[in-house]
Formats: sequence, structure tokens, C-alpha cells
Amino acid sequence: MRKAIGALSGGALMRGMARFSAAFALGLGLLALGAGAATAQEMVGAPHNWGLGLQAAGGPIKEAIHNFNELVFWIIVAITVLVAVLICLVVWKFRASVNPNPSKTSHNTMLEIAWTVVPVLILVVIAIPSFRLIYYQDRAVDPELTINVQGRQWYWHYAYPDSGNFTFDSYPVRTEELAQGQIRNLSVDNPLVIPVGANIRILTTGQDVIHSFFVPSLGVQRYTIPGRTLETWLRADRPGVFYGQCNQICGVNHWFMPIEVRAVPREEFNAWAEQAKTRFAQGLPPGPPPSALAASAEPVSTLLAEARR
Ligand SMILES: [Cu+2]
Repeated sequence: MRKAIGALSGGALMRGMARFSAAFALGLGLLALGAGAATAQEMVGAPHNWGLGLQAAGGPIKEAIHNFNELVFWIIVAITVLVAVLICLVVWKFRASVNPNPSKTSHNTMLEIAWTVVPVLILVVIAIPSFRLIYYQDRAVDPELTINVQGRQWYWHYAYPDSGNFTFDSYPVRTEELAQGQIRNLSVDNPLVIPVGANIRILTTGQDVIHSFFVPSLGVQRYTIPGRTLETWLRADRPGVFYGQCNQICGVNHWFMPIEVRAVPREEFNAWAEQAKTRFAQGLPPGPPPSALAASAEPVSTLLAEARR
């Protein structure tokens, strides 16, 4: 009888395990499917509630920033742990009850050399990748396209000298006019449209005061200074929408300068640039890229004309 029960429970166990592994395999399959869908989906580079750490990377510069951030983070953790352990050790080992006569030591040459040299070495370890990152961000290597970005009180002015030399202004969408999928104080009427995978040179200037072109998820930040042209570059490695803001206090409507970058497939970019060129000749704003229209059913804000008044 006991044998029969054993065989029965053994069989049940085998069946249970088979069921579990089937469910596990199904779960893995679904996960893989989900991941596939996620990569095919548009990325949204924006802050989110309860977010910790840096925004996700939409391109190579931000990935380099992530790597550098991780290095510095673990160095900070190691130093903090070391100092905390040393403090605890000293408090415990040299407490008054077991150490009634305190030491009168005031110098220790070897120790002093060590606590000078070790921090210098740590700074060198941080400085090398830090400078490498600065120079990586500084210049575009073989850019396919140049976009001029001008900060103005209080909106952005973009020019595409390589794609038909059209220009347009970019203003935030009002809260009451937000379409589905748009973000308050971040979505704009005329986004900066770029082709996915292209190295894009960004040249910044300021018209009136110092502004700053800042898109965290693409790892871009450059001041826009009147009378001066600064260079940087960006690349989006997947389609998506990447938000930023002017991050230089530039006056009373500083908040009114969000940035929206839309990365679209190259053919779509070419079609959009062609359309923008034609519309520019007619005195019209460029209009959104087709994928942005598909994402929101409602027409794009008409804020531009109103904001100019
Ligand atoms: Cu500004």
C-alpha cells in the first residue's frame, strides 16, 4: 500500500513537474515575445513617477553616460563602506572602557602618504573616462546631417540646412490641448524630427540670452549662447520620442521651453523633410511626421500662431 502511494505521489510529482516546466517554457516564450514587441515599439524618453537613477538610454552618448555613472557610483559605494567600517572599528576598539589611556600619536608618515596618494589615484581613475566622455560628446564624427538649434525667449527655433534649408519654431502644447499620448509641459507643436541611426551634428546659438539644449535620454546638453556657435551631436538608435527642456534659467518663461525629439525611420524622415520644405515655402509650420499622426487621433495644436501674438 505504501509502495502504491509512493508510486502514485511519484507519478503526481512527475506530472506536476512536467506541468511546471511547460508553464515555465510558456512564460519564457511570452517574455521573449514581450521583449520583441517592446523593441519594435517606440521608445519614450521622459521622466516617470517614482523613477530612480538616470533616464533610459536612447542612443550611444547616453549609454556612455550610464557606464560612467555606474563606475562613479560603485567607487562612491566602496568609499562609503570603507569609511563606515573604519568608523565602527574605531568606535568599538578604542572605546573608553577598554582604552583608558588614549594614544598621543599625532603623525604617521606612511599613513599620511597613503591617504594622499590613494585619493589622487581614485581621481585619476575617474578623470580618464570622464575626459574621454567629454570629448566623445564634443564633436560629431562623420555626421550625416546638421541641425541648427537656436534658443530664444521663450521657444526653440530649428533649422535644417542640409535638408532643404527650412526652419520652424517649437512651442509647448497647452494642457487643455494635449492629445492622447502627449505629456504636459514636455510635448510641443513642432518637434525636432531626426532619422534613426544617423549621427547628427547639432550647432547651437542663442538669440537673446543663454539657454541650454538638454535632452537627457539622448545624453545631449549644450548651452545656446548669443554671438557664439557651439557644437555637439546626437544619435537615436531606435525610433521614439525623446523629451527635454531648456536647463539654463533664461527668464520668466524658462519653463515654456520643452524639447521634443522624434526619431523616425529614414524614409519617413525624408518624406517629412520634403513636406516641411514645401510647407516652409508657403509660410506654414512643418507638420508632424506620419508616425506622430498615427499615435494621436487629434490634430496637432494650433498654439504656434497664438503664442506669437
Ligand atoms: Cu531657455
